[in-house]
Amino acid sequence: MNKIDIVNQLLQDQSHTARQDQASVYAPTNIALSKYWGKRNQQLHLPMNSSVSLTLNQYGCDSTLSIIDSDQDIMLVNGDRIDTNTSFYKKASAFLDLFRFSSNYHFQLDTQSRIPIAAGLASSACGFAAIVKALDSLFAWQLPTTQLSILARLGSGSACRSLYNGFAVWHKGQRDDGMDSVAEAIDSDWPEFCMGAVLLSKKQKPISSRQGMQHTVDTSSLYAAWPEKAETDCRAMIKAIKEKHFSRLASLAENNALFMHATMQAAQPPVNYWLPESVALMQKVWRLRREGLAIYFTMDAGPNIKLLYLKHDHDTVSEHFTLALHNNLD
Ligand code: 2P0
Repeated sequence: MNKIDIVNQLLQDQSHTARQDQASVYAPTNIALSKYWGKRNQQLHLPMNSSVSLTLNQYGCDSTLSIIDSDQDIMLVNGDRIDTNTSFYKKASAFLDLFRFSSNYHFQLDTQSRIPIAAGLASSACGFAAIVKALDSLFAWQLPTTQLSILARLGSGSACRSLYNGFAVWHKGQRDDGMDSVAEAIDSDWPEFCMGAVLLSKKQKPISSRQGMQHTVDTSSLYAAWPEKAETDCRAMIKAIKEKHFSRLASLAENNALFMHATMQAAQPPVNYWLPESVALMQKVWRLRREGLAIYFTMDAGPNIKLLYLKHDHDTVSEHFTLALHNNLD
C-alpha cells in the first residue's frame, strides 16, 4: 500500500472535480502530552505508539487553497512566497500531488500563521490539517473527521491530531494500510488545564523530528522500552483527563517527555534538542514544584519548554516565566 492507494480508497465514491475555485479554513496546532516518536511505516507515517495531545485552539493556520492555472504550485506563508527548493514547499507540494486528479491544474496555498514565527509549536501539524480541511471544502467531500485525520497523517503524523479541539488520542492502529491509525477526540471539558510556552530559541533545529525519530529507532538501545511505555502512558493519561486529575496527568506528561528525550540521548550519535537554558528552566520548574507550585513541563523536538499548570496559578506562573503564548484562558 502506498499513499495514493489510501487516498483512492478513501475517495473512491467522492468527487474528483473541484466545486469551487478556492476554500478558506482554519486549523489549530497541537502539542503532545504522550509523544509520537518512531514509525513502523515511514511512508504512511504509521507510528510505533499511540499518542495523546492537547490542541491549542487559538493558535494555528488560516489557509486558503485555490486551484490555479499555472505550471507549478504557489505557496505563501504570511504573505511571503516560499521558494520551491525549501523542505516546506517540497513536502506540501508532494502531499498535494495526491489530490491532483486531473493533471492540468496546480494549487496555490496561502497560509497565515497565528503562531509566533519559529516558535517550535508544531506548525506542520496545523499546516497539513488545514490543507486537508481546505481540500474537503474545495471538492465538497464532507468526509467524516476520522477520514480527514487519516488524510492529514499522510502529510505529517502529528497533523492527524489537529482535526480536533481540546484533548485527542491518536490510536497507533494495527493494520498495514493504516486505516485504523487515526485520531479521535477525548470527551472532556476541562478549561482550567493550561499550557504556556516559553521560547528559548528561534534557531532552526539541528535535526528535523522526522530524521531524529528515525535515527533514534535505528540506533538507540533505549528505544526498545519506548513503545510499551508510551501505550501505558496514553491509557493512564486518558483516565486522568476524564477524571480531571491534574497532578497525575501533568506528571505523566513530564515523565513521558523526559523518557522520549532519553531515547534520543542514547542514539548514536545522540539527538539533542536541549540548550543549557532548557535545562535551567526544567530545574526552575522542579524547584518551584518543591516549593509548592503545581507546575510541570513537556518538551518536543526543540529547545522550548511548554509549562502545564491550572488556570488559578496563571498569574503566579507568569511572574516566574515569560510566556510567549498560553491556552485556555478565555
Ligand atoms: C509529537 N513530535 O507527538 C512528537 C513529539 C515531535 C516530538 O510529532 O515525520 O512532524 O511529519 O510524521 O509529525 C513531530 O513529528 O513527523 C512530532 P512526521 P511530525 O508531537
